[in-house]
Amino acid sequence: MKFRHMFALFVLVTVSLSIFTSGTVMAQSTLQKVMEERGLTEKDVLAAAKTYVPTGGRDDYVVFSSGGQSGHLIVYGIPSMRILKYVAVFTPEPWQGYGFDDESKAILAQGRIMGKDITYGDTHHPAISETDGDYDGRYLFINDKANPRIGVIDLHDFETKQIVANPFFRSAHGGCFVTPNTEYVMEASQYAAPYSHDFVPLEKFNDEYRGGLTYWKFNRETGRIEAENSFTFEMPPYSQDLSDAGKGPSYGWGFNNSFCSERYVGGIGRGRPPFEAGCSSKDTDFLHITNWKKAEELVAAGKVTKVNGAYLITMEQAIQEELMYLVPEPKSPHGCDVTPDGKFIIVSGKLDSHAWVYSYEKIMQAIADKNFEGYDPYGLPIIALHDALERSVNVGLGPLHTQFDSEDGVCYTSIYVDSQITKWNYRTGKILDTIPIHYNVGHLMTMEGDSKTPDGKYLVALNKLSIDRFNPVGPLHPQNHQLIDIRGSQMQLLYDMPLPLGEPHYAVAIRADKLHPVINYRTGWNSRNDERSPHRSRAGRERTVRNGNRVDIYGTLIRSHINPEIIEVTEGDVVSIHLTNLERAQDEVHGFAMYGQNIQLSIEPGKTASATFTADKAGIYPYYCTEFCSALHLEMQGYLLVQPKGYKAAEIQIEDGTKYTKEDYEAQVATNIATQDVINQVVGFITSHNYQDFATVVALVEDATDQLGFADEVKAKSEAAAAEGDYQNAMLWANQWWQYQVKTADLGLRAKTFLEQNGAVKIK
Ligand code: CUK
Ligand code: CUA
Repeated sequence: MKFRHMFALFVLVTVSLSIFTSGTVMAQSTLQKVMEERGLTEKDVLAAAKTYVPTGGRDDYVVFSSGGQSGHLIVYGIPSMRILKYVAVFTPEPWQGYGFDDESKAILAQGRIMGKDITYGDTHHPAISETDGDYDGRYLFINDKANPRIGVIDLHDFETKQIVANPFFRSAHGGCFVTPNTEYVMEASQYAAPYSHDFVPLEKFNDEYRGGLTYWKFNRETGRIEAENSFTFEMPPYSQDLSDAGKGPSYGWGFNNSFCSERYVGGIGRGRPPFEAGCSSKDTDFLHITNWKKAEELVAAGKVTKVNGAYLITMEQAIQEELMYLVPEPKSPHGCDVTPDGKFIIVSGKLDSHAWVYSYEKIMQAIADKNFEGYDPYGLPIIALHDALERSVNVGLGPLHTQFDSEDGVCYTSIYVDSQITKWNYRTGKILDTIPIHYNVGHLMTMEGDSKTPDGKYLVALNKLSIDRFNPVGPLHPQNHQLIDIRGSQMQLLYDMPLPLGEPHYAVAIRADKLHPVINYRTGWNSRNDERSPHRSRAGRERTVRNGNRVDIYGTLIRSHINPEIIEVTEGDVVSIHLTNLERAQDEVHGFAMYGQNIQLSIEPGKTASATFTADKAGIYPYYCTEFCSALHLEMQGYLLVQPKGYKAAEIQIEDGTKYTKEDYEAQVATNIATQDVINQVVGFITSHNYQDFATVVALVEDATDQLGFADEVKAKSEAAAAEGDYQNAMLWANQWWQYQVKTADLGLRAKTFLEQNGAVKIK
């Protein structure tokens, strides 16, 4: 018996080996052929293999990229560079119903500026919430430069929950950057302006125009920014630019650079040299250093007063309380990146070829010694460059941003003018490698590259021009994100991804296993504010409530009908349609679109969404589901009847287009019984296996049980009608009974296939 076993094993091994060998040969010859046909080199194929994710596979990292002036956030995977989602933040987006349902309109309304709807945003810098300096995957923040606002996205469902508008600024670029425990979200202004909304002539620029830096207080429990507990540092009218928060030893401090400390006001039309000339004439600008920890204490002690309803730390107070310092920076700097160990701050000279490494320790020493080289026109103490600088490194012409590797000291700087990435060591100043970029790279990003513990591995170059990289699509080119492998000593370009939305500035990448988004909501959920919706409804509780000319319809959606299917209102009524998706199954989203009312909702499983409009014109308004949710999705439809004032219903009944007989009814019942046999077989298979060990299958079974329950209800209606000899209704209900059976069978088969493919075992 032992021998027989061994023999069998031998045969098995031999056979599988020969299959494997011939398989390899076959694959090789085919691969060779494909390479020849497509003109691919071995390097190309290697790059392809490094980025390819087979069907059904997942990416290792998830990227959140700014969507630039689209006002959206772009989500994609690494290494595949497959786009996963656009998350609407500042801009309406109909697929997600964002800006179309009442709930999300309320979020967008939080971002009104002087009472005006602003339906776009110039997004620049996304930031993932951090715990102890590492990305925790809970929340994401993104700024709008044009209208100084911040959007808060909850990563449990990838939806925008809040928009806050800055009470002081008229533009904001240096956000969002979070402190190591997401205590605060930093947002620095860009173009100086008066803090009041009053008219102040440009002639008063130096005295009444101001820059600044807001520390927005974030409440991790509620997942919302608390404007009332946030504070702003008043800053000189320099153009504050990028920011970063200190960490490790520099925890409690914030850093942000600036350009145009010349305080130059252009005016080509007034015969003055333009901004670009006056804003780059001096050799240095200023790095601003702020002590947010101490500022927080002052706020808590009631020592900071509110202006425009928000805490404002004036420059006078900042000087008195020793909260803010300046250090000169090289010409028109850009980038402001704190190293993972929190000991250095790297700033690039945009009009120069150096990256400047500042030492936190030296800065603190100068502050302790009150060793200042002077004071700026507003009295802010200036630490001499040579007292704060660790080293400057020649990295290439037009350096911008710096990101970090998992290897200690190793970093990467984007070089705009030279179109390259420079890999170097900020501890030694040694240049390690360079790679050309197509073309004019702005930001760059490594995996978790601005956290305390970067992962390295891949780098994405976010390029400003794509020129000749893709099939031409007109004068407006796609953006180009280039994926680079940084695991070896030399960087290797892997992939060019065209992004048809933008211009993206910055992006952040988080390890995919840190994200745990939900697949559905608790039934009756307002996903925009994450509370139970007062407008939710349940099966059998659908209703219409009229109050004067206000009509509220509380409806439900489930495969494959909208309840109600007929809505009657009167011309001039203000109508709110509140719809709850009763599904619990994954990916069973229903949409809701209506003729002529600018209504398009996305109602994910469990969600309640509302649409309010004035039915100002009598007429017929069909509505339907916009997601292909089932075989009878096209039948998921209804009519809004807007009746003229004083309309009297006609004394006629709806006449069915088709008449059914007893035979029709009996034939349908026979089909239903046969279908039930199929269902029983599937159920038999599922319950004889360990299906309860598979969460996906448990969810499918729950959903199928629901559907079968609905089938039983209408089966009873069908039989009751037949008993009365009403074969018309008996047949129609019998058909509905069958519809529910089909959905049950569909779910059951999906569950069965899943069990078969995932190694379920027979238990009885
Ligand atoms: S900025 Cu665009 S390349 Cu807004 Cu971060 Cu530097
Ligand atoms: Cu619901 Cu289509």
